[in-house]
Amino acid sequence: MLLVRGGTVITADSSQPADVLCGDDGAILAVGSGLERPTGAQVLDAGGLLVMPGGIDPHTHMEMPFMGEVASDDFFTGTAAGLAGGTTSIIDFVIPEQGGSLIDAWRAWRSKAEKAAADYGFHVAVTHWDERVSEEMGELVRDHGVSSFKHFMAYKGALMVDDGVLMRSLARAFELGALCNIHAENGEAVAWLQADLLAHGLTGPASHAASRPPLVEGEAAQRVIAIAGVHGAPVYIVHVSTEDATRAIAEARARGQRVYGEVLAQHLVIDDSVYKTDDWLSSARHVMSPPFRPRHHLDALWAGLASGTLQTTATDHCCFCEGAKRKGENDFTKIPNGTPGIEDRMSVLWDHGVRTGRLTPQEFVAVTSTNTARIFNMHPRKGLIAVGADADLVLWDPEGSRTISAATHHQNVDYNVFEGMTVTGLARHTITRGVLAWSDGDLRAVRGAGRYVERPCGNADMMASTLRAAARDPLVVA
Ligand code: DUC
Ligand code: ZN
Ligand code: ZN
Ligand code: ZN
Repeated sequence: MLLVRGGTVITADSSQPADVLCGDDGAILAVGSGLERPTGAQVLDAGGLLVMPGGIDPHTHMEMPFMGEVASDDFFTGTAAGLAGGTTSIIDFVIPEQGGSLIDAWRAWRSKAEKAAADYGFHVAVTHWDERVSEEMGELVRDHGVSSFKHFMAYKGALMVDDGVLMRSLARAFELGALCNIHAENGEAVAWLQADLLAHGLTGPASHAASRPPLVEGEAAQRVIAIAGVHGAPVYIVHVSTEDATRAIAEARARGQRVYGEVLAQHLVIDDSVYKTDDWLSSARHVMSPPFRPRHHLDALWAGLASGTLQTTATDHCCFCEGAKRKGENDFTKIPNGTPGIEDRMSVLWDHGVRTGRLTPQEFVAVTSTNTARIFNMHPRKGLIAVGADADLVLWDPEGSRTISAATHHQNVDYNVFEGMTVTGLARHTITRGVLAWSDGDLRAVRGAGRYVERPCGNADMMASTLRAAARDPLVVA
């Protein structure tokens, strides 16, 4: 047993001085002031620290095969790095083979993830449509604890789905009580712009951003919101990076649509100046989709997060080292897309969010943990400090500072997009299911200690019939 004593417990709803007793079964046994130390329990002094639910990163790609490479952080190194930064759970993406079985892919990802040091769940990507996909979605929801599916509106010729697949998949997910995640970029427009830029000899990484302008994201966001609206289905848009998409979500929500938005720590603090350099490698290291944006979009993203238009923060953690990035030396479309972030998300959000007054500490908990747990059916087991919840805690030092660098980070990748940034607010200790996994700079992550988190849907039938009735007859919800 582990008794966390003398801290201030902060959840999305409350803030109070309290001790937290973590049981040997990995659940929280008691929360309250002046808790007795049970015989044999280890005591961790949380004086001066904030005790918060461990972070949940709802968007990672550990050891993902992508663009001819495999992401360099695997489920062990990536989740271990997350623990060093206060993140105790991830939801990663299962990507089936082209035309392949969703269940086979889910099994393959389960097996890769057995080495994880922290808990994990899966979204499963739908990249084509046929009867088997429809049946397997049902099996994943019923038998395998998968309650969210992913769709790429970009990556033409690879992962991209058209509006027909979106219509069918959103309808099927809705019927099952599951939630669809959408990568919203118009893949046809991107493919055309890429070809045009290459034809003009513009082969460098700056063309990556030029081929994916904000309009391309805004259009796709609006289109999928319309498709979801036809069904009355909820929809979750991943890595919102523009004012355009943020506005589309805000307007849909104002109309009463259940549209959720996620923003990446990277997009909140880094702008498109990273592509305006003669340093090819530095620029290529920032190639991710969506790309980094002009400054005013960052302000819109912060406003979206503060106002509740965007509910979650993630990283799209997807690491490629120099050798992989160099595959695109003569053609920006061959630079594997992705940036690291899992280790630094919480500190970046605290420093740029809480310390600037954009977020309260409770809102910080909501956007780094609780909202994700609620939206993705992990609550109240995750995202909450209460008796019976998993003892996933971060003991946060709001005044501790560190300078982010690839030289000291734990991510298995040779650069850091936040290199040189000094952040105040850091994970002093991280506890995963009652076990201290990070303590004062000592990473004690255990290979294989992470568990698969089943995320069952709630009452799917009741939800679907209520929402569908509302979509068909607006008067029903008046
Ligand atoms: N974007 C990235 O940058 N990497 C992984 C997949 C994605 O959509
Ligand atoms: Zn099965
Ligand atoms: Zn994406
Ligand atoms: Zn992604």
